[in-house]
Amino acid sequence: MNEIFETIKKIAFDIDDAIKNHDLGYSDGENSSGESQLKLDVESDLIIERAFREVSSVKNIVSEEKEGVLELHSDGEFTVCYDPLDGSSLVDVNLSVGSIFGIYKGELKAQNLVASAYVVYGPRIELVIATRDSKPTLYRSIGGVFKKISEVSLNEKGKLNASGGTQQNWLPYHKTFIDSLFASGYRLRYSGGMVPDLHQILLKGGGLFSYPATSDKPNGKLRQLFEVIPFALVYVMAGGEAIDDKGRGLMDLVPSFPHDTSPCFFGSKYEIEALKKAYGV
Ligand code: AFP
Repeated sequence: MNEIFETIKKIAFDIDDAIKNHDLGYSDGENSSGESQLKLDVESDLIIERAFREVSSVKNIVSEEKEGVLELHSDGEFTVCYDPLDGSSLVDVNLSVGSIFGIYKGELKAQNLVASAYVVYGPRIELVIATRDSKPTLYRSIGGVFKKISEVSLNEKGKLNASGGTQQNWLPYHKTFIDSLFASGYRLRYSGGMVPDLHQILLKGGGLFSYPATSDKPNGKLRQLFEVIPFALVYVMAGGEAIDDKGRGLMDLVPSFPHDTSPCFFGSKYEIEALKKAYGV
């Protein structure tokens, strides 16, 4: 597994270089969710594929930018599911974006996630790695090398509130709940990039990130294998919780297809309890 983490560190520097120096325009293609791909989406995907071709423990890769499962080493042990450049539509306005990795052993379901990692490309590059046996660890790139900074933990209750989707399409009880958080003093923090938004809540001690079911997207927007499950491990191991709109733990998700989505809520324990009451679950 260590070899996979070291490869993710190399990938992070290569993608950061591409973001800073390469073409920001659109490619001619679409990803399997029908979204236009930036040249950077395609390039980041290729950087990751090439890197894992060199790692014999990686049996398969599954990318948000690819249709299905791609076998790399038939004798490998792990499948790495990744979103190469999440929030890439924010690159042209120079906001932070990220890469997300879920490392699975066996069938692709949350219970088989053995570790996850995400990279934030911001003023500095940061990396958080989560496994099932310790608090997630934060690394920061200093002088071209990732230095371990600290373990990360969520407080019991936070102050930040990030709720995705178009408000016009929120269900009435979701809107009532989000309004109640603001009425009790929570501050809005939402950039539209899942990685920096969840990273901010994690490092500032807590709060709530939601991407709910909406009238136009009843299963939410965020993809289970590449986005939801990897972050669920980070939040749960940091002492928080991660649930869907029925109150079920996201660490129990079993995707039927690689690109399945799920409504998702990540937060400190207090906010998740409040959400469950508001949703009646
Ligand atoms: P893009 O990759 O299309 O920029 O989408 C980013 C994202 O998947 C995720 O990073 C955000 O949390 C979410 O979409 C924002 O979606 P809304 O704009 O609907 O809130």
